[in-house]
Amino acid sequence: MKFWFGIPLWQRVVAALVLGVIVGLLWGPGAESIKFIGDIFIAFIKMLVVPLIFFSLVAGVAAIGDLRKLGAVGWRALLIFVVTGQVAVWLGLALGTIFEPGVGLDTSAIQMGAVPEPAPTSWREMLLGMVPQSPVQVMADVNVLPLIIFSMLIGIGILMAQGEGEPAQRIFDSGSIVMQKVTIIVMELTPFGVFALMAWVAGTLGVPALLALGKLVAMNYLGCFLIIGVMYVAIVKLLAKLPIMDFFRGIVDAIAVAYSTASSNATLPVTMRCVERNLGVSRSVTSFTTSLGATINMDGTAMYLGLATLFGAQIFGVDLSAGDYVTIAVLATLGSVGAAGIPGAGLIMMAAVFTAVDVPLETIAFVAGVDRIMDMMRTATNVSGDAAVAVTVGVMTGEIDKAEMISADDV
Ligand code: DAS
Repeated sequence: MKFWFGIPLWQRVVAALVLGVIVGLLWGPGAESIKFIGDIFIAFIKMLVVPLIFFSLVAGVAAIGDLRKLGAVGWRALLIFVVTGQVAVWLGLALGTIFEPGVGLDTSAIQMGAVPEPAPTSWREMLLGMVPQSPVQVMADVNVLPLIIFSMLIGIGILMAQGEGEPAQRIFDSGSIVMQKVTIIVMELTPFGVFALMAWVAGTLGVPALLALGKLVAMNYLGCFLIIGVMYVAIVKLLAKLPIMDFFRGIVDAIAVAYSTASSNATLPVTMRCVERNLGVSRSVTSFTTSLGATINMDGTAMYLGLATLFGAQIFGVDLSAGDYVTIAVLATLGSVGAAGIPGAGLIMMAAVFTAVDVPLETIAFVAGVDRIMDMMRTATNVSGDAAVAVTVGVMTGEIDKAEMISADDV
């Protein structure tokens, strides 16, 4: 046991992925017989969706603090969070539409039952459906859009209650931490689930499926590189007016920790240290923007949720309308806000987004095997975004000491 847990989880997952592919290619369709192990893993993932969204989103919104005191720092940070999140989602949708990673794969061998044709709904019905008229029913049905709206309303209610809302806020803060620990327990099952699911995918669909997954991973990385290399570079250069190399030199430790842990929350102390000590941002702006960002600013995840939803629709032949694209964009943004900064958050949120646009949940089983490899890059992107917003807000509000900023020349 000590040996097993002594190996970093991501290395166990990669080993399980490779072994699963080899076993699947050798075993063939018979590998279907161990798929149930992966289904158990996916069932635990689905178990997390409702409580994780509910507690982490209420706690995240309540953490914004007194809306009136939010002031220049808070409103600027929230505005940049929203804008970058939308750009990220539509980048993911564009990559999925242009490169079509899931098109052309024959999944009839694994299609579970007929794909439900999404009932045509008018925008009026969609709006009405967003209202959480029965919160318990919404949770029971894992109806994510009204659940997210209900959670945000509870968070805003706590903000408005101020002092009287504190006991409730403590419950949700604690509940959010507990749910993150439960998620870490579930994530320990990842190597077993990945092994079984990759053996099933490789055994039933063979090399074409592996190529499709490889394309999805490549699109995930391309999307993240574009977010970092174009969007964040533009923000730091044009809004913060800082030297790009100094910025990246300053946060390289946070990027490295984010990539290896696949957890924004675990990286937060390093992110804060990099932003405050290496980039010279004041402690108050650093702590507010990076801790809030670790909870609600996850551009890499938002991009991925858009991309993965199109991937699922493509491999299972689900036609998506323009209205579905808008639904995905809204849900992927809210899903990235609702996702906690922990390993596998994107995988968990996929269940949420797919349910809303009738993309078969089998897609989760299909991509779970390679999710960790993608999650590492998504997390490095999320953390880079938190630092970019922190340094920009710091410059805009005069809460940065550029003399403190290390230069790329500093060895
Ligand atoms: N692992 C998440 C994070 O910590 C990102 C994700 O799952 O997409 O930011």
